[in-house]
Amino acid sequence: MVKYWNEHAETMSRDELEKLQLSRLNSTLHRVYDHVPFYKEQLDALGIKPDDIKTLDDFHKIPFTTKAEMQASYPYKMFAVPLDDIIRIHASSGTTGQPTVVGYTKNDLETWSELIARLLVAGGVTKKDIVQVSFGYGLFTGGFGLHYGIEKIGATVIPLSSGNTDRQLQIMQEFGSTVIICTPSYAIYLGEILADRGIGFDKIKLRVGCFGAEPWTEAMRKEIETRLNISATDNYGLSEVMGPGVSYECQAKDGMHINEDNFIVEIINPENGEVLPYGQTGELVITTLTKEGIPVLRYRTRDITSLLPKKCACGRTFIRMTKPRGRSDDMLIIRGVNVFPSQVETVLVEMAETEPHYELIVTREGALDKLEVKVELNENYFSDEMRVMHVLEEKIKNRLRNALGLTAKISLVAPKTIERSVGKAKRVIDLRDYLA
Ligand code: DLL
Repeated sequence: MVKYWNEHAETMSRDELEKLQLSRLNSTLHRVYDHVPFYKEQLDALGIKPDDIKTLDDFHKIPFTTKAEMQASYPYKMFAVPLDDIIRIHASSGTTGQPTVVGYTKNDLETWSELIARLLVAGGVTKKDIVQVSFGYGLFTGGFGLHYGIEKIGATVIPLSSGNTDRQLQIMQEFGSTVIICTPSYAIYLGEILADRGIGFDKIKLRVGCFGAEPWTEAMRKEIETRLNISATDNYGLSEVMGPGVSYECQAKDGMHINEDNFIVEIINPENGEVLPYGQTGELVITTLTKEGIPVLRYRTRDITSLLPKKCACGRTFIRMTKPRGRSDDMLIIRGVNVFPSQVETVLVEMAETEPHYELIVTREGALDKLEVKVELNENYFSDEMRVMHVLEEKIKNRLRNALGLTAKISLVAPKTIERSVGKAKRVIDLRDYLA
């Protein structure tokens, strides 16, 4: 099996990598200083000129860029090239307010497919594969982003886009898809419908899945691998920085390698912006090194992760990041306790009685926050007997209390009643602001 898409880049020595990063950083600084008034003003205010940044330490003097600043530049104010040179536009979903618009030059699109090619090969995809893309094609970066990388490695792409699950399964059987690309929550759903329709593994040829665009746990990976009979890898990215292709798992499935020849990454304390040493958990900050259309300096992703500098068994020298636990803004603070939806997921996926479909509903009674966890039951454990259901409720409550350090109200719901999503799953309903 081919191990790397780009062996030279992916296994480069740290020395060579740092030199490359510095020279690319210098070009990026000149590019934004000369063409993006927002960055010029920010650097001028601190008296920094692009050539003043000579080491990666100097780099920490550059101010952060935030999502709010990107949103305020809607639609094109952060672009570093004339619109004439932009050949593709995408936008972030805008679930947290005004969408951010991103533009790609021809070179940007070439770089993007190169980075996607790396993640596909690391996940085990080869040119012989038939790859079904079930990410939405449109302003979301998932569909088109993955698409051109698949073509680049010479595999066959089926650009199915998201939705219509029965059709997804029909095409999967009739076209003989060997690879599936979508969100992990949709992969679980596909597995569920596969079983419901009685479609056995002998009817499909799937062997690999490359999943991303939302947080998912190790427990969820095992569940997907079993339900779809595949090897599943994770990949990460965000529109503001590129889209998919920022980082990717290899066969070791132990952290995602960051394409450091294209990005400089840091972890900061989200409270005070202090840069944290390797290994500590905090907010991921990314600087693009090759982007032309819309380069970003020290972009605060709000994703919570940590960096693993230890060399990986696969031979790649790019540093790894742990699976993001979610965005800092997904973290719920309930009665002073920090809760990530992924902690709930780990508990539920490990229990045979429950399905990996759940919702967290946060409300406030008086001054007290209340967490309700809606849990979907597995068909085999669904019972009309109140006593049986009550025992199960208590069991889930205890397990969650141990995992979260917090007592939640458990509401058991019938199989297949929590809404399935064809893209990113929405797991949290926070009603506290409405109740204030
Ligand atoms: O979700 C890009 C993407 C598409 C990545 C397809 C991977 C595959 P946005 O819509 O801008 O872009 O959302 C970016 O999604 O900041 C994370 O919070 C979350 N996210 C993306 N990938 C992962 C992942 C795309 N593998 C936001 N694990 C990011 C956890 C992820 N969270």
